[in-house]
Amino acid sequence: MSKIFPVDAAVAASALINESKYFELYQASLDNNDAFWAEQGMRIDWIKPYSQIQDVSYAKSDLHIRWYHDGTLNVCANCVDRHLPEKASQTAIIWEGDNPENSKHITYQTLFDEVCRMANVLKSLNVSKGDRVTLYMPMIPEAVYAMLACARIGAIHSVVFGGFSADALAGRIIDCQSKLVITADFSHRGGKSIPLKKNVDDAAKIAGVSDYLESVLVVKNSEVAVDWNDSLDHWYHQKAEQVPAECPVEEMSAEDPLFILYTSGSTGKPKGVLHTSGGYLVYASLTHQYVFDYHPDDIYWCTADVGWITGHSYIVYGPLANGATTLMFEGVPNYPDSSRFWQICDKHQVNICYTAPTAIRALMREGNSYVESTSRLSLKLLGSVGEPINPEAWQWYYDVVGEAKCPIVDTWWQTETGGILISPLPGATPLKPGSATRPFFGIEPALVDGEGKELSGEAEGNLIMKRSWPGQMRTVYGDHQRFIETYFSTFEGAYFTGDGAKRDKDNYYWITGRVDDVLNISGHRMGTAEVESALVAHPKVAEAAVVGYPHEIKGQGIYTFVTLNAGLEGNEALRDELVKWVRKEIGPIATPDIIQFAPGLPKTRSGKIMRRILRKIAEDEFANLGDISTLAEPAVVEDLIANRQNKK
Ligand code: 6R9
Repeated sequence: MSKIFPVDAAVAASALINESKYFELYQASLDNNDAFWAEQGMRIDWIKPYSQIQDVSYAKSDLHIRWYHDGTLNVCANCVDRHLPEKASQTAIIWEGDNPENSKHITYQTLFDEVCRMANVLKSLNVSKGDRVTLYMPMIPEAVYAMLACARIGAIHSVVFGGFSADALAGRIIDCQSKLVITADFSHRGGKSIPLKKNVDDAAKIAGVSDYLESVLVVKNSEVAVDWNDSLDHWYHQKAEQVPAECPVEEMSAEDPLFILYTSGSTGKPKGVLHTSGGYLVYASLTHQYVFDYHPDDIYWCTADVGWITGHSYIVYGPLANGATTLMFEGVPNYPDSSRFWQICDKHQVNICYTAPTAIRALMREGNSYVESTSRLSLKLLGSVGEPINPEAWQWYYDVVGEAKCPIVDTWWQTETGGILISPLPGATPLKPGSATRPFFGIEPALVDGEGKELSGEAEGNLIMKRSWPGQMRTVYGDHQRFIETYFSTFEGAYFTGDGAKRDKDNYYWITGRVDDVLNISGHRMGTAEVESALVAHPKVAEAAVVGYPHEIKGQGIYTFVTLNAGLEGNEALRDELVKWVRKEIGPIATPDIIQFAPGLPKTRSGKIMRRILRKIAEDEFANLGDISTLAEPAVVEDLIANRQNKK
């Protein structure tokens, strides 16, 4: 029996949704799905109102997803212009620098001026409606200006997280054929400088990139000089002086693309998840308001990076569509020390703080004094996202950070879903540590077994969604077939999430983790196949297999088994070389935690690597290897166990 934390009566009284309202609205949202979404669509401004609500088919032969598709709008106008009559002088963005001495408040008026300026710079660089623009940016306000500037002129942004390497960046530029990259000279994190512009320079030299890339726009974020290529590079501050201040918005169809965001799947190449304009914005704004119980004047902080979907939906689009004040933090949780998050809460009087279990666990390990040295009196609500939160970390977050006064919303969702699908609502949902609890309005989850048979009542199985919602991804950029195969082929007629889940007697969902070969390292998705293909690209590596293992801080760590080319011996120097290699091929977020040199890998007679066995070895479950009789060479398993590497 897990503990239950009832909804606090005072929270319920002031919240937008209480428990009975939740049940009533949830049922209505399913019973009259079109009517529900027709009404919700009106929370944003349309240029031409929609008359159509949804046009969806999950059938493999005719897969399409369209919402509000005869309406037109502009996403940037919704996030900026429409707030000007009432909120021009309200703060839209609070920016907190890596260095605690740097912070600034950006009003909606300033946001408007900056976005228009940036939009005109993009136009001056030959960017127009439908063009793809890659952003490789630090967490500085210009990253938000650039996203909104793209939306304003109808260009499609593809934000690539600054922790990806030049090679990974190049692959993403080529995949969506970007003509412009927006970057900064350096990014600052934890007192260190990361040479973003240098990585872009390296990416630009990689074969294929120059077929598309016409210009690189560089925001100056440091005093240190960088290499310059006159035929490609432009300083943002110089271009900005040469363009007009005003920029009209482009009228976009609801189903025109808004952005592409690359994410790992179970096969090698990252997928360009495509989100469109109208439905995405409705869903991001609706969930931001209800899940975080956002009230006017609340100060809201999501600690994610804009390079991830959480940053897109819950730093930028959801909050700004709602006219909120959103805090953006350039740095890391433990710099200058481990009280930084809570100091930021005090400094800016943060009411809502949304972060990830990996950060919570890392801070928990440093002890309570870093938290207790701050007041945190402004906090009302805490949020968690990215991976299952273990009950111990939940309890610490609740007791120590929130002092048992703040509900925790454990929000389950994915890059593909655009917004939160399963989560408590603070005024409506009794909490159970470790459970994402109940579906949001309009969302119909179900559990199915391996054969696709739906399970009822208390059960454990694969998590699917039986119907669409406006924030759902529309396709894999440039590969609609892959979209169909990945999400709609495993279980006929439903969206397959790739996650497993349990449902308890109270109909609460407990996400158990991925059921495919996708790892979750500190809340970041990484395909085992991506790391494997990076490793086998090394001239000394014959074969590699990658599995996850439980890691105290990161949730999962990366365990790699590497077979070297004949005649080569593994040693520490080669381990270091391989680690550096993977960091170069993919980026620091894919750094292997453990490399075990293995003379052979366990394979079936047909040559398939048996990851199940490797997973057990990585998890130290030697006694529990299951049936190994189908192995081509059972002896390799003994060698793997004997040479098991110590965990870090
Ligand atoms: C938003 C985001 C998606 C995967 C998802 C699941 C895991 C996210 C979770 C969670 C348990 C939660 N995940 N939130 N698992 N509880 N509250 O993280 O998107 O980067 O695409 O990752 O993350 O496994 O399938 P993304």
